Amino acid sequence: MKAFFAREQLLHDQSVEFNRGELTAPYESGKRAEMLFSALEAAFPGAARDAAEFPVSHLLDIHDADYIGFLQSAFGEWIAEGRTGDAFPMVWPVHDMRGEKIPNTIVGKISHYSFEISTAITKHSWISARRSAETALSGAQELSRGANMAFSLCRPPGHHAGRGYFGGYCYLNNAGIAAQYLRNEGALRIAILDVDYHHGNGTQQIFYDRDDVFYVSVHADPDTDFPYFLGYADETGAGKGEGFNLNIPLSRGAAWPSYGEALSHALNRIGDYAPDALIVSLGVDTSAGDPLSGFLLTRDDFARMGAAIAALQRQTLFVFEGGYAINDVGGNVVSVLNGFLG
Ligand code: Q9C
Ligand code: ZN
Repeated sequence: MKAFFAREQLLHDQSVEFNRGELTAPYESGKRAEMLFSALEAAFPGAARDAAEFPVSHLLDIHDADYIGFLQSAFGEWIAEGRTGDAFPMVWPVHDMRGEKIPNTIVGKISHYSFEISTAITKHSWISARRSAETALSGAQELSRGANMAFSLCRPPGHHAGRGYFGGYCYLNNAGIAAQYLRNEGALRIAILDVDYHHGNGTQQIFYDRDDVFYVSVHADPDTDFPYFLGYADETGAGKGEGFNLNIPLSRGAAWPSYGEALSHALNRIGDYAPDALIVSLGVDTSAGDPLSGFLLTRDDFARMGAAIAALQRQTLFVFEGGYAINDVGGNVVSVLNGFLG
């Protein structure tokens, strides 16, 4: 197994996050990635590889050009307009307001290109996000060269990022970018299995009208959990993509009996689709004890998850997403990978 990583992913360092009416330390920290990297090095000596660099065209295959331009310049514009600290969005056009407008100054712009308040653009967000996408691309390249599996230690995560917006700690949709890379390399059908606790609204949006990328997600019911406004079971795809989006929302409190059943339904549907490759958006915020989660998966359950995924017998790229119980993240990811490797 090869595990891809890039040190520049650690540079993104948000000062605060707004939670429960107060400013707290951000849940999504570089420390998570550092600890996960150490756990991988200990469990799989010699597996670590530096992510390669890739042309920006791979990002533009998935994201709008104006959004990519905005991500690169946003922090500089924030400072140039006399603001300090991290660039936070503050206001959104809802209901019948003028949502199509792109204001000319940074506070308006950052709102246009975001959807929620916990995620800011910091001095180094762009370089970290770009290297995170390149970490996913490096894993995809490994599959295109014939590897059976790879792990991409992506940070910041990706599955909440849409074609033209950031949020949920995500700026670039790493799994989506990897999926398109494999399509460009000749794969006909890609399945994305998203096992993060939260619905991957960005990945769903990007592929909603396509039949060549099947998005399947098991996640907390958006009635009770982030991102609230997408991820319901009746979202099944549109146009050519009808039938190629599958959401399996579960109630808070779900443990292996119900989770394992949902996962095997998801895997059966992916098996029927017969993809050339599988990308797993691997969030381990389903762990009991995760500060953002209401699911109760254990270390052993994560090994069961890995074994169930391996039973599909597809080339598989694991792309890291969420997981905020920082002392458990490494062990849980290693457990999935060991379960997969058998
Ligand atoms: N009070 C991922 O797992 N909102 N993103 C948290 C908590 C954002 C999670 C608010 C959660 C985003 C990749
Ligand atoms: Zn999550």
